[in-house]
Amino acid sequence: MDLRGCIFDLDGVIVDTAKYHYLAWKRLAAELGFEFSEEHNEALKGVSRMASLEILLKVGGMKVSDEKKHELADRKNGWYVEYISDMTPEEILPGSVEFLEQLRKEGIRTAIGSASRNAGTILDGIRLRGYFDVIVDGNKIHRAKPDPEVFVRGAEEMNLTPSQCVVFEDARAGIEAAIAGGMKCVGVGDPLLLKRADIVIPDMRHVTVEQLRNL
Ligand code: B16
Ligand code: MG
Repeated sequence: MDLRGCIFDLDGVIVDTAKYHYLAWKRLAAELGFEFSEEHNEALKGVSRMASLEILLKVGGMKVSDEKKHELADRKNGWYVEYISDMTPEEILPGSVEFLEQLRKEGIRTAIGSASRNAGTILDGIRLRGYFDVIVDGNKIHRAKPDPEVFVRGAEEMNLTPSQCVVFEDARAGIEAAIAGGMKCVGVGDPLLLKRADIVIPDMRHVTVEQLRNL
């Protein structure tokens, strides 16, 4: 392919914020009087905040009004923001910085394509904002993955066509979003879960520009 840009999901690709989401959702479930396990938390990866809350309420067998849902989501987010406020560059997942530097050297553009409304806070904490030409996060988009909006917008803001871009994703909904947007995609994580990706790597140490150009 004619590789001109790479679009990176944030949580699960560049950094592991799933553990902080889990702490906050678990705390909310405890307040509501039920257990929320790490296994349950798997289903929330890559899913938007409100959709995550719906899954959690189902686990607890609870039905609440829309107004209450917003209040609960806000409460969870308050704790989550507290947890991520102390993040440091040590939390960047292995291989990410080296690969981003290589892309810069080769003149390949870079974007973040994340569902999170807290992407800016995270990127500042891990001091990685400057490595991305474009940031598309949950504040800019209207439709959650597997809708391709977040990645299509990323390509547009880089002034590239979808066929010139590769997406890096750890969640199945994100892989589907990349395919729907007409982009090649690299799954980061479990090959069984991410089998629709063009290639799957265990982490960012295992990818080269050469490999992407051959997709
Ligand atoms: P927030 P990603 C996603 O980030 C997370 O994987 C998902 O667990 C979270 O619910 C979602 O962001 C929204 O996050 O509550 O901070 O807006 O994987 O798309 O980078
Ligand atoms: Mg993710």
